[in-house]
Amino acid sequence: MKDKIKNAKSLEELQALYTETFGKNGTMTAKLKTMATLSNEERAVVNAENTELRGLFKDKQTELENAALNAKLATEYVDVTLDCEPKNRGTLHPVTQTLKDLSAVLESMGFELWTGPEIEDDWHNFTALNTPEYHPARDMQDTFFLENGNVMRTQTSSIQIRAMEKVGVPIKMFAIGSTYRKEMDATHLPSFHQIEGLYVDKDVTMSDLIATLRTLLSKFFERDIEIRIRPSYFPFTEPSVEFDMKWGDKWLEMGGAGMVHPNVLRNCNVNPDEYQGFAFGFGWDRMAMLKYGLDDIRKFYDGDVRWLKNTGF
Ligand code: FA5
Repeated sequence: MKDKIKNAKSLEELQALYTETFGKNGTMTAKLKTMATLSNEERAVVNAENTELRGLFKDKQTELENAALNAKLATEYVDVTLDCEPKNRGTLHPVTQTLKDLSAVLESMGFELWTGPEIEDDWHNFTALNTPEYHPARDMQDTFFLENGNVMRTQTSSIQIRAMEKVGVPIKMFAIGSTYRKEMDATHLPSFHQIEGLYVDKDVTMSDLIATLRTLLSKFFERDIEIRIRPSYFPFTEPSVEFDMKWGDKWLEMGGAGMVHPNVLRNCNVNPDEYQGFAFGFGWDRMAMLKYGLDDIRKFYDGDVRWLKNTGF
């Protein structure tokens, strides 16, 4: 029997041998039944044989099971290095990605993210920003007016006011959000996004503004960016500038900025003799266009997946 067990070729054959040995009418079962009539020496012999046979069955079973598993693994082998049809997992939209990148840069520079409503009242969108009714600067932005006198926010500068009203100064905040104007061409949309920054404290200067803009753009584009400022006009900053950045051999207009106008600080209950600061605002759709080499701002919002794939997203 011992040789038969050792030479068994399959689990079925082993099972048949087991039944032959330990089954109801098995040879070993019969021997065990006679134990009561045997002497101590004879019993020891039967016990030893019993233990040995059980051990042999167990070892052989393990051996045959492993062999079966190995055979299965060999035939059902999966080659994980084989090429396969790539799954389209989707990505973030370039504008969303730009927003995340810009937020990360500004947060790393100590600016805190604020939000505000897209339907804005006259006070926050215009009046508190030193642009009272009949002020000619209101014509600078083609506004969507609502019947109740509110407006679709034309600029994220409204969030500066909300932030200063809420927490006062010193303050170092930024905001990113949708803004709306009645405009539409290859570089202007009726609904676009602006990014706004505000830093008010006791000793903030124009140099801080320039350094901040240069650092922000350089970090975002991951290279040294040269910037220049030109005199401009915004009712809520004095002096006001427009800032351009150098891209290749061209100067590109990026946005507006300046030192916060004393009237704006007063409107937010801040004493302009004690505090001063800078503010800046620009469209970040345009930054996404530059970073990803796109030419028509309208394509961002067409929802054309083929175009998005071509952008490398
Ligand atoms: C403003 O909106 C000011 N609030 C910016 C500012 C903030 C100045 C703080 C000073 C201090 P302006 O109207 O120039 O400024 O718009 C700023 C930027 O928004 C523009 O340079 C441009 O990048 C973007 N922009 C304006 N209109 C559109 C539009 N229709 N579509 C896409 N981007 C636009």
